[in-house]
Amino acid sequence: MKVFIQIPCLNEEKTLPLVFESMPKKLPYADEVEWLIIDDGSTDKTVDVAKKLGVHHFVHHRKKMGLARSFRDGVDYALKHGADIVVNTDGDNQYPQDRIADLIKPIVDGKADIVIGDRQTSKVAHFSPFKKLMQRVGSDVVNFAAGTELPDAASGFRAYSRNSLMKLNIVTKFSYCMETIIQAGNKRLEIVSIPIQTNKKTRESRLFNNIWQHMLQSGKAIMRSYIMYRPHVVFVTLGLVLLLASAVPFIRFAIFFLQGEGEGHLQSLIFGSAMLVGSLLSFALVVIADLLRTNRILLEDQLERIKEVQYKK
Ligand SMILES: Nc1nc2c(ncn2[C@@H]2O[C@H](COP(=O)(O)OP(=O)(O)O)[C@@H](O)[C@H]2O)c(=O)[nH]1
Ligand SMILES: [Mg+2]
Repeated sequence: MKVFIQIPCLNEEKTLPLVFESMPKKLPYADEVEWLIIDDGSTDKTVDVAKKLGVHHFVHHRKKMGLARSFRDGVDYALKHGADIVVNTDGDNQYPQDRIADLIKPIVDGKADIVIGDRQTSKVAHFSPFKKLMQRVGSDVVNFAAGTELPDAASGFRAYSRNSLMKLNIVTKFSYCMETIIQAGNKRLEIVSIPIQTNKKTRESRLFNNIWQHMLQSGKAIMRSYIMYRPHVVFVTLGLVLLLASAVPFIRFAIFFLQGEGEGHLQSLIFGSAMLVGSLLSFALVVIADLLRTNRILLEDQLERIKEVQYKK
């Protein structure tokens, strides 16, 4: 069994040595452990530092392409090089690398496809109460969209089985963490969590300047993934709401009309008609979304088969 531990890095020369202090060279149940750095156009000495620390595998981006793309390219590299499990950890030493053995165990035991390190965010000292609340709400929304019950959907400390990586296709630019869960949940992959303790904060997050930006980006990614997998829920709900909104003025008009006072209430009819058109449009979107969904499923099936051929061991 071959385990790849990948670290997406954007200028991490200062903290990489710390990360490798607890980085396992060997793992129980694994014959080979490989370290992989995805250098997303770093302008510091990240690559040199990593080489000195004993890293042999690199994916380079000449210019910054973002975390989601880096994750994807890392996975591609690892699968091409025969990975059975891919572990992801961060370059800022946020996660406890010495827990990687525990992280991969459920996959080795055949009990999970994806394992997520639960940071137990409610207990992290340097998170503000507001950030804690947002972490919980964020996880709740992801769980709702994915049909899962995971405590920490935003954690980047994860292990993925080869099988799960064949099935996942990352399409959003941000928040691949949320997207992978929603896809995996909808594809009936088994996701489990193990509690972990995070290390002391080494620096501010580079992914997001502030929590509002984080929420906006995560919200967009969740919405997109949700519409992708449950379009009928979104558009049928919208259609029904608009239908109801059109029924009220129509009924109001009908009552006035029957009382012989219809003339002064044309506005009700206009408003009702607009709502009715909106409602019909929403129902039409259900049909279109359903057709697109069929196409997507066929495409994903194709992609999975292509990956199986491409990454054949
Ligand atoms: N590839 C890539 N990695 C990034 C980027 N920004 C941050 N990272 C890496 O992603 C990981 C998490 O970043 P961090 O700033 O700690 O964000 P946090 O998850 O909000 O704490 C680290 O390993 C960073 O080096 C980026 O734009 N591209
Ligand atoms: Mg961090």
